[in-house]
Amino acid sequence: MKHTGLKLPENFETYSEARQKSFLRMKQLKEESGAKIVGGFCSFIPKEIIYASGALPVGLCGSSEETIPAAEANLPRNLCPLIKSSYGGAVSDTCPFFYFSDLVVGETTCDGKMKMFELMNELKDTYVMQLPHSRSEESIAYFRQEILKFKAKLEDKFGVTITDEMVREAIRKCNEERRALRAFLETGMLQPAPVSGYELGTKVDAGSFSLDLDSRIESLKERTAAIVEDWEANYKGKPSDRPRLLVTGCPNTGAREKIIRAVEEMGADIVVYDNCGGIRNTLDLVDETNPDPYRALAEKYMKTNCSVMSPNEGRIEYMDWMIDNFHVDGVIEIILQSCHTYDVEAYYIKNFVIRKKCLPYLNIETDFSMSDKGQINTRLQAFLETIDR
Ligand code: BJ8
Repeated sequence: MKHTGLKLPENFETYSEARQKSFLRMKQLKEESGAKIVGGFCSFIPKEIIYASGALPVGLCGSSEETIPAAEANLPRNLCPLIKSSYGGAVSDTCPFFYFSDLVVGETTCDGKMKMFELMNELKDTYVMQLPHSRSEESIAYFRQEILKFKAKLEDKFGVTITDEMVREAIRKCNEERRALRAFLETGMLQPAPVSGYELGTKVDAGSFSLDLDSRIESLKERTAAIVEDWEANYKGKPSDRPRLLVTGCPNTGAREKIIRAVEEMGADIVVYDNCGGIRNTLDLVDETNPDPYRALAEKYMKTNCSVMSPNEGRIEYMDWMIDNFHVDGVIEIILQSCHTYDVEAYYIKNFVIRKKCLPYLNIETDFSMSDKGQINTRLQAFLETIDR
């Protein structure tokens, strides 16, 4: 059997189906047991502290074009669509996760998000973690203090005491999730690709609002085993002329249909993502042996290879590893309009991919609308033609 691209399992759960299911579960948990919910938007937020407080972390909406007009009533139009969509979902009351959140936790990553959280705080209690933008020893020590302040906020908000042991237990559990996620995403290393990148990305993104960590870990393990079994039976040893792509840049949930699905339907396989919905955040675990769990968390989270860090050499190092280990033939970088940090950093990424790795590179600047779909299709098609496989 030849691998034909967008190959999805029969019981594939779309992003909106997973979102809907999670929302109903959240409503049930709220009504039946008064569950506490903490909504957030970013990989820099140490979810271990939220779990340790007894609350449940959930990723808030931020990928729909529909909520952007509501946001533009209060925010400038020339802001990243992710920021506008996030605020739009909150202000128009169309993000059920925001509605059910007892607390929102933001972070000072990029300027637009940082200032948007001030407006969001008018709608709901929004706590902002101050993020240093370098990885120096002083920055790690500073972020450790920020984690302790966030812990104090949660204790105060929910009237609980968070012990070190509770934090250690949450670290163990979240590391287990990282291992399961990594194994799932490493199925992309197999040749030919056993699964569509559309599925890989959807499952990871949908996990951000999955409430039950144990069942999420279980579901990842089950799907990983099924993918490997299917590959052994049907694809192993078979040739494939489908280019293997790495997708990097801004979070791409809002452009998944337009770019991810489109390029796979044109005959490529996305085998790995270098973004917050990809493998990079699973590669480093939180050090469970560190006697200071807050220091261990600070060390781990400050390694997040986001372009808001300066310098951000770790991103290139990790991409180097991904390109080699996932046998990548070409790189697509997705930049959301007005995202200055990723846009500027694209200079280094492009040079690295073209000059050091000698691979084709395509940079697509886009938003969440479908207005540029035709133009993007033409560019994707032309890009695939440059890949020699
Ligand atoms: S850790 S990638 S989730 S900040 S795309 S809002 S940077 S202007 S989303 Fe991100 Fe955390 Fe980094 Fe990940 Fe600003 Fe850029 Fe918009 Fe962005």
